[in-house]
Amino acid sequence: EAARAWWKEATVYQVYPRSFADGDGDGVGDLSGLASRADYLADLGVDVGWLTPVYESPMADNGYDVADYRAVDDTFGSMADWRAVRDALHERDIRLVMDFVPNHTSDEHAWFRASRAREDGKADWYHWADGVDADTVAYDAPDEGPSGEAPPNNWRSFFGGPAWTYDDERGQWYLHLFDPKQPDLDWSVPAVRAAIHDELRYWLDEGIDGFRLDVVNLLSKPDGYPSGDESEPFNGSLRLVPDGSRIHEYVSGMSEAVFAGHDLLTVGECIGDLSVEEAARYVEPDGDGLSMVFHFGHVGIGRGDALWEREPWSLTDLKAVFDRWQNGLAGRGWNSLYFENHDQPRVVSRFGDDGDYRLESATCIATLLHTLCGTPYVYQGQELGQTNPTFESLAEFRDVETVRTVEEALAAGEIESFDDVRDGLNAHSRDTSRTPMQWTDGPNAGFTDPDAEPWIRLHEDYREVNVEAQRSDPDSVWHYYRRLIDLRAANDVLVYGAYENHTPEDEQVWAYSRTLGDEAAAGAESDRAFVALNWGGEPARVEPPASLAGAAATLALSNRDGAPAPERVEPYTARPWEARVYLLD
Ligand code: TEU
Repeated sequence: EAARAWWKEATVYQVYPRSFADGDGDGVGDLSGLASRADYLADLGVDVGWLTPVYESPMADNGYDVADYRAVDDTFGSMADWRAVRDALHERDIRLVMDFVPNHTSDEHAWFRASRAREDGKADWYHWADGVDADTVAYDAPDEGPSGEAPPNNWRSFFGGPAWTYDDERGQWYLHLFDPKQPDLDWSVPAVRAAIHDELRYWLDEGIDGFRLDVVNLLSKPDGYPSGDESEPFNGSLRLVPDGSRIHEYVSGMSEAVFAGHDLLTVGECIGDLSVEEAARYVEPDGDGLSMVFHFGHVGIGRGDALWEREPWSLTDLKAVFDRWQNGLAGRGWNSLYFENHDQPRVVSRFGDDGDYRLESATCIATLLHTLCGTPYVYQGQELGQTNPTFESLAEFRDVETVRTVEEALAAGEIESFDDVRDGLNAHSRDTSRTPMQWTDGPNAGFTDPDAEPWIRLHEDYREVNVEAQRSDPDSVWHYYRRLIDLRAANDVLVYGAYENHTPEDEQVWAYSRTLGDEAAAGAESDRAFVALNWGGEPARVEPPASLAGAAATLALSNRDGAPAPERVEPYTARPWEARVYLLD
């Protein structure tokens, strides 16, 4: 059984400050807005707030392009405003986790300016390389380099275009796996590692409780920058870079230099096709020292290579991914549990039913999130059961990935018009979850001043779906999240119990149990839980496993009112999207 830790027992709430609450009325959410909502987080019952980047930034990627790791951007307020958020959360026993971006900086960071000028000992801090003779390679030379010269390899950026940009001042190409305004740092340089360690320490000294480490598995680049196969996504950059040969040296080095001796939550975002085996190296007790990672296994289901591509999926696909991670890390490392974040669509639209069964499917999926083994992450608005909005034109999108990818596909003739990809973008664009938080049914949903223009349009449903309405309705998604968070906090079995899936092959019912080991069970109220989810709009029969059938139990929570309160686990016919959590005596 896993050793106890506060971050295993916690529920994390992710705040995307730009879209959470606007304190100064300029249409962009900020830190004073967030501070004024601290009670909201406390009332929901979450233990940790994770803040996406609020550092000084030209905002090419909404703050994931950092120009100064030690300064708060004017958009969000001042360092004093940030400290007020920290204190407001801490006063309410909510810990604070900062998003940190170790893989790249902004091209406007002083480090990059010095590097391009070969000054200040920073000439090699980024991935600079000479171009190659365009006639000798199979890939195209972009317009901007010297004529006849192609970039060092064929990698494509994850946001569209080549992963290399020619810099006139330096006379070389620099690598950027994301936007050209996000040059990748060269982690093989010891001074780069030491500099990042210092920036991390700065925030620890400010009294924070952990870090979410952006694309941490990209830090180690393959020697010689080998080109990839053109049939692969991004010409192979997304396969060749993640989990590189020196990655564990870099991450464990960071842990030893910075995290050791602090009791932190550290979660590393690991993109690409991360295996459980590889993940274990980051998180197992003798590993790199991260608390957990975010992998992309489940959120990749039903998606194709192109951003807008939708593929059929089934519940057994989803179960297979979760089973692999639940079983694979059991007794070895800790899981993160998430469906939504600022890069992912709303889960009700993605894996639930955003039509007739919005409320029921939102709460059913919430039940899964809080009763698997791992730390649940709730993204702002998820607790309202928010659905994807409908963007009517490309002009309504703000996300650099969406806009650039579509413009590139239009220019290349891969698509004829926005209409070709409209539905797919409304399903998958990162902007689907970035619309303003819906506080009230009033002007601008209470997100900003009535006469301000929000930086991104509102979801069209805010008059029906908003915090005020749901807080006054005990049957709302919001109250169900609150109950789930409390239930998990009160029951060790839901945190530490071993997971066993009883219906791996069933296309509609997901029934599983959680069981505490003898030692942990001794002090616990309940040492076993049984959870049954009906993942669909049709009734379905739930047959508890023989080992549990007839056992004395309490129906601790259900998302369908009027569910009987059985005192034993018995077979039953579940209503559409019905979720039940039984605690066994
Ligand atoms: O995301 C990494 C990442 O790969 C996603 O942005 C990915 O492009 C997307 O999910 C696929 O649709 C992290 C941050 O979460 C993201 O917001 C940043 O843009 C990115 O890193 C670069 O810092």
